[in-house]
Amino acid sequence: MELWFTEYQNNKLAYGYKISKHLHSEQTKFQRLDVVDTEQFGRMLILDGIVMTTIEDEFVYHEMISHVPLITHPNPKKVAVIGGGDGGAIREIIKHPSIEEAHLIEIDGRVIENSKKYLPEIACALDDPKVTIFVEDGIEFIKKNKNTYDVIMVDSTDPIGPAVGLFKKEFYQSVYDALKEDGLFVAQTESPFLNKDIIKPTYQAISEVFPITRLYLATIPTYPGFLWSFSMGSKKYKPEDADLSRAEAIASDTKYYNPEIHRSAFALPNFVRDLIAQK
Ligand code: PUT
Repeated sequence: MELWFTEYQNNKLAYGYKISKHLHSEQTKFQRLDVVDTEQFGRMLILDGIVMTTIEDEFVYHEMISHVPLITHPNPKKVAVIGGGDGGAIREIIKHPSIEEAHLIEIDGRVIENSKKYLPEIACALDDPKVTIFVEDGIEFIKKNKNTYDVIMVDSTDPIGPAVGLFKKEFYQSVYDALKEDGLFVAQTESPFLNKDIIKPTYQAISEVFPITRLYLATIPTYPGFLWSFSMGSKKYKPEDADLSRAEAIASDTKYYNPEIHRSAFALPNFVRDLIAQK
């Protein structure tokens, strides 16, 4: 008998993945967590029925949420990842020689533990000596830290349940306060095709807090609509002014990101331009 996992996007659209093995299932304090082996995309982490990451395409998301801000900032030393318990962003961050400290703030310790067990290719840097893990609510954590980080990445789940607060202006103000005077942040901000209702107010809220705001895109086949957005808020640095010789250096160790991708990711289709231009 064939086993399929169906991810429901809304009440009109679902994506199906043929599964060779269902490896793990548990109800954590926060969410249902599943690990499966899919035939098309390899091992997959699922939270509350939503695809979080897969072995075959995770590199796109993790490289783009990390290298774009870390190259935009000329000398990032201390960074924080809010969410991101699978460890993929951390793995990319520690590729940067300037990094001295990377903090991972994940609300659900079971995501970290299961990622280490089932997704070691992604979680492989979580025990690096530069990395400190805080199993805490990112919203509360970031409020306690002022003028601390060069770069913050918000690697959240979709804005459902506890993650809703990570898409609010109040949280972006806390992120602004937690950044140093020339700091910047990036958040994953969902699908331009399927989540217009999320991207528009989110981008607007970021632009009300940060003087420099940009949106960029990447193609992620296991995320809804396949085209995925990231939003950047920056106090001083602009991605278009980045020293791309540093991007070239990192690109010897990436599968998606390179200097041309850094530039072209900010080239937006008209419907996305219109989406973030509207008040
Ligand atoms: N970490 C990003 C998850 C998005 C799932 N749709």
